[in-house]
Amino acid sequence: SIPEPQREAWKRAQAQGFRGKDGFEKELVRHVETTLARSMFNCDEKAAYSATSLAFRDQLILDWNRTQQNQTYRDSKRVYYLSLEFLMGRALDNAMLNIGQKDTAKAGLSELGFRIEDIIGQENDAALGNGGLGRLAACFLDSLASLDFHAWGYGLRYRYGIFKQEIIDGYQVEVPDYWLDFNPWEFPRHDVTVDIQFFGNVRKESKEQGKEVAIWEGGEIVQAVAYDVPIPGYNTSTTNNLRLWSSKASGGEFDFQKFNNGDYESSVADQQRAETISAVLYPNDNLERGKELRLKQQYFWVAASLHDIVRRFKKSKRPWKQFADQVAIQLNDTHPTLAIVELQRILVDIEGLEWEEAWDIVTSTFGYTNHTVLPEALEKWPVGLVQHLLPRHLQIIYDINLYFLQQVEKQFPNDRDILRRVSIIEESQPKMVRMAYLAIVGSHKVNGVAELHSDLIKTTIFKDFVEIYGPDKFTNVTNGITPRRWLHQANPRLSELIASKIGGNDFLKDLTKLNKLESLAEDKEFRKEWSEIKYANKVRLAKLIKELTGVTVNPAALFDIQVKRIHEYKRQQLNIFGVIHRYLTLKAMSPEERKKQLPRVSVFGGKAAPGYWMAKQIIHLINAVGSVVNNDADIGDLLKVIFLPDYNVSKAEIITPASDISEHISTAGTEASGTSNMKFVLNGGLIIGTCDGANIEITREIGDNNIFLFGNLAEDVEDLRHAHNYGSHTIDPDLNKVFEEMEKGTFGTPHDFSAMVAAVRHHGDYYLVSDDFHSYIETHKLVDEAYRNQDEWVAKCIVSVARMGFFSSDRCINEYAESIWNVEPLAVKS
Ligand code: 73E
Repeated sequence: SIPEPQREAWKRAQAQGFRGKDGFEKELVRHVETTLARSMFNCDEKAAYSATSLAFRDQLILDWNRTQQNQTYRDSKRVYYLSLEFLMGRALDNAMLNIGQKDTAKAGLSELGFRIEDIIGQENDAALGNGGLGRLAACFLDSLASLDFHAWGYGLRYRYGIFKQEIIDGYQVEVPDYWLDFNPWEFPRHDVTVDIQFFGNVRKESKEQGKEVAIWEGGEIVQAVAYDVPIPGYNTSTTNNLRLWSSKASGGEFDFQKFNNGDYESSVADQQRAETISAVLYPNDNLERGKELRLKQQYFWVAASLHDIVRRFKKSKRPWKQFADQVAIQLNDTHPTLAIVELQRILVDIEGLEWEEAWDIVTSTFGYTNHTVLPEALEKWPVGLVQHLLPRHLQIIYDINLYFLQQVEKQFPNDRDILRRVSIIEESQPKMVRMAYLAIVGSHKVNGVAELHSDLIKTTIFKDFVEIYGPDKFTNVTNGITPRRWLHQANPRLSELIASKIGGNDFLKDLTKLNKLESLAEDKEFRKEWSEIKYANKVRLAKLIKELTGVTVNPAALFDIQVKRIHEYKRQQLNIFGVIHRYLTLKAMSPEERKKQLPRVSVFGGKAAPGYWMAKQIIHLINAVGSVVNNDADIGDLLKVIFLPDYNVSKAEIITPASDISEHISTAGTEASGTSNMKFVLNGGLIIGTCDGANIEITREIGDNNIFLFGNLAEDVEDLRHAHNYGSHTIDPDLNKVFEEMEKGTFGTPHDFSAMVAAVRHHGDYYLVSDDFHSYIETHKLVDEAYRNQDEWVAKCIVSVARMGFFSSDRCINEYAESIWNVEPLAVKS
């Protein structure tokens, strides 16, 4: 650092950032003219976006520097959130709002000849995630910064995020998402690199006093390079860091030895291979495919992050036993579970700690969040693969397992079977490492993401572990969403209306303050303003629908929306079967009767994993139904069926505020939480849903007269499935009519949909579509009826919003901080 006598000069020259509209304009033009080397004669919207972002980035980076210096100086306990996915969406709008300068930018851009919406729309989404799990991580970063926690996120800098979805002839087509052509929001740290080892062998070496150490040698080295993304808090100068690792061949551009030996091609090939590690996000949600490259990604990211965390700890020169007082690491699902093994390896093999002392530190450091009970999503890695890629880690896993099983054996001396059941190694062909079990054994707390889900994991997949560790190790932290992005940014008019009625913006930092709205539910004038905003948001969505699908929808119709990953357990098939049923009902009516019906727009959106054939069939059926219904003159505006292509965060910001009703209709017990349910209600839409995930807690908060619940309960699912397979399985008669219509070819070649029909009729209807169909249809009738009484409907919406305070990710982060991380917020001193 700079010597004391020169620091005065530094302080005089310190960067300042802009102030006010004129200051912003000056910075924007400076960036256009110098950074981008353009002028007023060739500044298009892309350039204006770039310059605006650079102006705001400068602003952020000043706060970011101060925050990091402050956190280093205070040296208090830090939280590290390890997630393979961060579904951030766009950064500029968020930065402007969190800094509180959006109006300034709007005025400045307008004077310089641009509309702020067009400029915001230039940005590519940072789509480094699949769905709810990745978006949760992004909401958490926003809350951690907004609440002044000293926290870092660690992830991978994928060159390709989640694919872009195109719909061609009604089918999903995947297009690569190369999003990095210009990304002003990241700072490459070419000086922050870590060498990561793969493959090789382990040798034991005897040390003094008969002590043996393991030495992992040989194999190959890949370099991790850090890219930092500043995370601004709302209305605070705390700006935290998200560090994303990118892979590179070690030794820089080329392996010079090979290069000099004339082996040019193979040197380039090595580089390509190294870069492959961080090349692409795996596009599976709630599904694990067990690919070697995925395991490589996991270790690469985890090893780089831990190296960084340990290096930072060692700077403070504290004894190792204080590690867990300084460091809390949260594992976002099992994807980073190797971090447990890696920390044990660092402490024992490199730092020379005894096994028990090291293991104590490890288990006090980690917390593990489970997000799913679906068996196909639970990670297991073949022992042989782990052995080959990470030979030393496999040894450590075996040792962890040995000590764990010894403890279990002592606890349950007469129970052989429990050892088999809880072993980290599954004795199958081939043997597998059960990552969730390793995560439980290596953490001090395990949490689910909604009450029902947290109860379910204790009684099903982790039951034995509750017996072993007692119930206190297992806890619930119900998910939340950031009201900054999901209300203030996505629905500025509603946010403004609320602020004007309840005395300011404080609710954006304490969402429980929304409860002041409740008394306004009966206020006629307020209801009118509320409805006007909803209508305007529906007009905005109708415009997007027109742009993307060519279909005109009537904003006065009831907008019924289901947007989320396409998955059988989320039951988009139930929804589209319900839509077909509605269509048939309308068709059977006389024109007079039809005139009395309520117009509806059914909107679907979501991506199917490229290898998930059934999910792709569902997309095709939705589009096939849309092309028939939308062109049926008998039907007109009474029913439109829309599949919005390429659902992502920035589209969600337009879709969410425009719903009248949204669908959260998973088979009970399968959706761990869901978070879009919270977003829709917070934006003044009602929901239709099953008793699953966070729907249950939403019901408790907003009242059961403000939600449309239907369907079987989680506790009955197992018996129903059993009955399908071993008893007689009768299909709901209305659903059968739907199937018969599909088989007649009304929506195109019946063969295209035969597998979807067979799944219900002949293959046990695992997701209980038929069992829930009747109550689903009946509940939709109640929705129609309720919507006819607009006064009551709007009152329900207002009351619901007023009671949504609990679902802020701020509440959620405070719970993690108190019950799992043991950290307190510390604001940056100005
Ligand atoms: O219910 C959602 C939950 O709201 C759950 O399905 C999702 O996590 C959300 C946030 O807690 C989730 N995603 C995954 N597992 N659960 C997952 C699994 C493997 C790969 C990618 C995502």
